[in-house]
Parts: sequence; C-alpha cells; structure tokens
Amino acid sequence: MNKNISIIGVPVDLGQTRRGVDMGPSAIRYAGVVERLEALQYDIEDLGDIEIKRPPRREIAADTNLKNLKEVADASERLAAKVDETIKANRFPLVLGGDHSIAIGSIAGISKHYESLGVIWYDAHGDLNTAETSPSGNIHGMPLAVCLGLGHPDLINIAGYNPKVKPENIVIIGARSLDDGERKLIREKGIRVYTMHEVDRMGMTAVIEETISYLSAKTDGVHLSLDLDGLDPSDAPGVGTPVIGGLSYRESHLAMEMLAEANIITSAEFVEVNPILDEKNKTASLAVALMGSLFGEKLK
Ligand code: 5AB
Ligand code: MN
Ligand code: MN
Ligand code: MN
Repeated sequence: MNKNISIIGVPVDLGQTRRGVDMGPSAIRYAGVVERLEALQYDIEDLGDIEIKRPPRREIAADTNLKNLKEVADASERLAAKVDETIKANRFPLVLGGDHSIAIGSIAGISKHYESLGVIWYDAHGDLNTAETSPSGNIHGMPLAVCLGLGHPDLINIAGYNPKVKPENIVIIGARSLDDGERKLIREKGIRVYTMHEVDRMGMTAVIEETISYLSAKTDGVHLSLDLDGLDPSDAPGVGTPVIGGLSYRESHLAMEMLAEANIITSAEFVEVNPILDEKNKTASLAVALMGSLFGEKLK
C-alpha cells in the first residue's frame, strides 16, 4: 500500500435532496480519520475541502430531469482535477463525501492513470440509473452508469474522456435495492453483483476472495467506492437512503481486512455520511473504523 495518503473532502449534497450530507467530511474528520491513519505510520496530507458552488435554490435544467446538473458537473470537474494531481504526486487519494455523485469526479480523476481500472462498489444500491431510468432525478443514483459512459454528456465527459470503467471490471457488493432499469443494465453488461442473497449464501469471505481473483486478473488498480448505506442501518443510521437487511459491521470489517491483505486497493472514497441523520456521529466513526481496517490495522 502507498504510504502517502491525501485526504480530499467533498462537501456535496446536490446529488440528492436531503440536506446534511455536505457535512460528511467534517463529521469524518471529527471522528478522527487523520489520527487513526497516522497511528498506522502513514504520511497524511489533508487537502481540506473542494470548494462547492451552491445554488440558492435547487434547480432542474430545462433539457433534463437531473437535479442540480450544472453544479454537480462543476464539482465533479474540480474533484477530478484534485484527484489527478494527487495521483501524479504519487499519493493515495482518500476522498470523503458528500453524496455518491462525487464518484463521478473521483473516478474521472483516477481512471486516466490506469489501463484497466477495477471498481468495487460497496452499496445497497446499484447507482446505475440514467435520466431515462431514474425514478428520482437524483444524480447520486447514477454515478456508476456515468462511469460506463451512460448518461448526460455533461457528466460522462468530465475530465474529457469516456467511458471511465469497463463493465467487466466492476463488482457491486451489498445490493438490495435495484431499480428495473438498473437490473436490465446489469444483465446486458454482465456486471458482477453480489447481492445480499449471495453474501448470505456464500459468506463475505468467499465474496471477497472471488472479487479479488476476478479483479486482480484483469486490472492494474482498484478503486473502492464505499457507500455507508451498504451497511445495515442499525450500524450506519446516518445515511439519506437507508435500506434494511444490509451488510453488518463485522462483515464489512472482514471485507476491508481482506482487501488490505490482498493489497489491491489504489484509491478509495467513503460517501453518504449524513451527520444530521446520524446518532452521535456513529456512522462517521464507523467510516473511520473501516478505513482503519482498509489501511491495515490488523496487519500492523
Ligand atoms: B446512493 C434510487 N435508486 O436512483 C434512485 O445512495 C436510489 O448513492 C439511489 O446509492 C441511491 O433515486 C443512491 C431509488
Ligand atoms: Mn451509492
Ligand atoms: Mn446507496
Ligand atoms: Mn444513499
């Protein structure tokens, strides 16, 4: 694992409609992310938060049902540039959300540095909607489709190229709330998905072992995009779109520990922490604990 980590906060709540997720980066810092990783002998540079232009009122552009399209595209462009700089400086980008729309920018900044980037999408949702299939118009339900080059041109062309990720390089873990259009896309593109059904049947050990062998064969870097709503709401109450029946605290730590042992993760983001909906910063603290495991606490 790269011993130099740059933390990038992305206080965006424009990809959905519940206020508060823009405070996610502060809550995660308050929960001690820097101290936790410094204790593991990493060199931590906290780059602070990306500057976000906030519209006075939530707007929907005339030509689309996507909410806050312009602002999300603008934030994504800035984040992509910051992540790109970080990787050029040979540092591991650790991105703190913010809602999951920020993955559009992180992956735009990351993917150009790899021939064949792998992505692990740890989430209750598929985030594979487009304007046509989205039931909500919320862009946080679309970032994985955008990475495949599907969606509004202003989103898929962030950082000037598309697609960012090949469907066969994606693994979704923890899915239990997929829209019809998302299921169709998963089938059409042959995207690998471990729903809660597979996690229950196979166990997290086998899920991660398969994920590692599936991805390491064909990728030269793997991005972990961890949506805290992948975990069960009893462990992660501070999220905007909770879905019961999720991954447990222990399964998630096991997953992070196994990824640390395999040493395949080259960038990561932790998203959707909403401190307004949280219970005493429980979800932000969970995010930091999972980062501890991902960065090798157990191996120390
Ligand atoms: B999250 C839903 N599929 O598109 C939609 O939290 C929910 O980033 C999206 O995973 C949830 O609005 C997005 C119904
Ligand atoms: Mn998500
Ligand atoms: Mn989700
Ligand atoms: Mn969510």
